[in-house]
Amino acid sequence: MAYTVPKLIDFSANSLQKAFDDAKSAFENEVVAPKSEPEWKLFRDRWLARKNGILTQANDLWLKAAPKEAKREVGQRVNEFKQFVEQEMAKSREFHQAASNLAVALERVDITLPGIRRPLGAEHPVIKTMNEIVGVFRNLGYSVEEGPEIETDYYNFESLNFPPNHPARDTQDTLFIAGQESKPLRDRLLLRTHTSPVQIRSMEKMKPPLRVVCPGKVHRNDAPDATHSPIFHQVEGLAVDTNITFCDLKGTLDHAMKALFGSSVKTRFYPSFFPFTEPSADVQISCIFCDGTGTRDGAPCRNCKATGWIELLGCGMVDPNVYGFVDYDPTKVSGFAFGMGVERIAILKYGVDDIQLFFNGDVRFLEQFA
Ligand code: 2NL
Repeated sequence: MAYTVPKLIDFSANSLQKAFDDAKSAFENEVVAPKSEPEWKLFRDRWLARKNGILTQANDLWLKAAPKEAKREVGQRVNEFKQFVEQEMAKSREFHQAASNLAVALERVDITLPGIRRPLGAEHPVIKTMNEIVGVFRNLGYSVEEGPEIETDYYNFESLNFPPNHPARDTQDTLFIAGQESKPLRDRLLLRTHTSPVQIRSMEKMKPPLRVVCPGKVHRNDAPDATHSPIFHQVEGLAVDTNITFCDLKGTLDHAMKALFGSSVKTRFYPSFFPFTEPSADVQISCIFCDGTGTRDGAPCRNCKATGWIELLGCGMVDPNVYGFVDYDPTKVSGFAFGMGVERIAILKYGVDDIQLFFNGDVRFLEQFA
């Protein structure tokens, strides 16, 4: 119960002593309580307010009500008590002031300190290279198409003219989604092994003439080493129109390789095989480490095994069988397609010796490309 000033009937020395002792100990209990400036002000007003503060009440209820013969003593005690309260109140005020000054000092912000600089991220070298490749083809008027990473057997293999028993369809090479055995083969899900399915989807969506590039992530069931990663990136391209020839393919890729590796690189086309192109070719560029000479610093160039050429991508004229799957008329249109591994190109452009460096996430490696 909060202290209130009692009326006095008995003005004897003993009774007065008790009344003032009670008031004093009430003050001593209350002076330690206030935690904040507003609380402290309430406490001060409770004791010192001119109208109805505890000191004023003591004056009214004890001094004014005292009988004549007790007035002198009560007056003295009231004065003493008043002095006590005022003195303690001053101490308390100083204490609260100091505490609040300290709190302000602790909270103060030094606006002259430099700001906290957040470390800026940067484009990953693989994505940077992929965007650069895509940029070269965008400048030639190609549009960019993307598609799902989880594909069906139909889009990843069947529509691309892979025969049913092609080794790429084996679990040795392809990662299949589990529990698909009850579905017909063509509907079974897998992780796409190339971005060609996106081109099939583009041809289903759009009529010729067509020029698209399809960048994206692909998956193979390969053990990781310095040149292999189960996840890597590809950019594939496709041009379908009337009268597209192998010359168009050669001119386009020769230009793209010069744009990516410098205008002095040469290209050559070497016979190859893909189920979805006929004829097919591997594209080699003149070695960028020995300028195609096969010799570097008087020793055989290790990058091209002293051949002067580096194999970089695959390409060919779209096999007529593929047009059958997308309802294009192979007697009316022709086209070329190509596919390249982004990491392989980044490795050559930046002189990186291990593909795993792109995926380990070591910032000391990655920040060199920022
Ligand atoms: C490689 C070879 C290639 C294609 C990809 C393609 C796509 C369609 C039709 C025909 Cl829809 N071809 N893509 C063609 C030739 C080669 O990639 O070695 N990539 C890393």
